[in-house]
Amino acid sequence: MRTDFKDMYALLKAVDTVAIVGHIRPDGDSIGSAMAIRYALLQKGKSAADVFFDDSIPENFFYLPDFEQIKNKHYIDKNKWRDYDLLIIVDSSTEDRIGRCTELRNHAKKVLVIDHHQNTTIEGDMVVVNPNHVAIGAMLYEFFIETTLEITKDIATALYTSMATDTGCFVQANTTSYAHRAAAVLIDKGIDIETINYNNFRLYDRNTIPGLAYALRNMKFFSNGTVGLISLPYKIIKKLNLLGELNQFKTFASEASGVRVGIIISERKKGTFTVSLRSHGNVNVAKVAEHFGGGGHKNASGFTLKGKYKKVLKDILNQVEKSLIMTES
Ligand SMILES: [Mn+2]
Repeated sequence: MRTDFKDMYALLKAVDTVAIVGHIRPDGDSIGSAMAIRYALLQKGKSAADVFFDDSIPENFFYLPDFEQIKNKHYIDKNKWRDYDLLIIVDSSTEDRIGRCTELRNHAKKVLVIDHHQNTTIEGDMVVVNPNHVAIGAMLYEFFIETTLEITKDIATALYTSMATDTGCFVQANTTSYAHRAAAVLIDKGIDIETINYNNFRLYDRNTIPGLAYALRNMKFFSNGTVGLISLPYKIIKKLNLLGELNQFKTFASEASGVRVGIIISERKKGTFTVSLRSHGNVNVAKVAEHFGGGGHKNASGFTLKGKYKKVLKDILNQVEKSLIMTES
């Protein structure tokens, strides 16, 4: 663990044009933390603080100021990379997580990595990692406080988004007292807490309701009811047009009584399965994801597998059962 906030501050002070990049299938942490950095840099008078994601951006983050300025995959399809003094990579433990944005390395003089994953291998001229923080937003909050940078309402909105989404609105086992204290300070900056939490945790796009109904109706249980499974086959995803909305389904598999690990498998392309795992308490699903070449956190992780569904499911259940046995011993 290294948290060289002084060096990071000096680096940020010395540059003028910055590109900020988060991971594919962007979540509230990578979007919120990238935008918080953007707001802070522009507030300090930097001439560019461009935020990139090689993906679409979920619409529920519309309330973030400059939301429409985020450069998504459609922008990347059409435009050439420009040069920057600094590339900042947030919330991405491996290089493949940033998709085509890896190309920005060839257009930046220096690279700063800010991450909170347990096994970060992504490289940079400066790597600031602290797995004790619930979210990049919590790390940045500490950075702002330590360096006495002003936390504006916009920055507070972005940092709160980041922490709330990486803790399931301060519900999951990773939630810390530090995150609660930081959230309290951010709320006092006048952020619109209802808009943030309603859009991230309560609101469903009406078009996803049939998909949700399918997911719940077809939910399955294994290992004496300790493992919950939601599977969305390719034909259902296509028929119900669910691709952009799958993030919202992630928690349901782990929210039935008795379930300690929830699995959601979505077949985004025929024969390619995106797997998300959610666990309660001490069950470590990061280890399961790592076994399959993915990553994440103790209670929330993900990976991708190719093959026949039956075999894929069997392999996943095997590893998940191992993680449950490991927790007991
Ligand atoms: Mn995160």
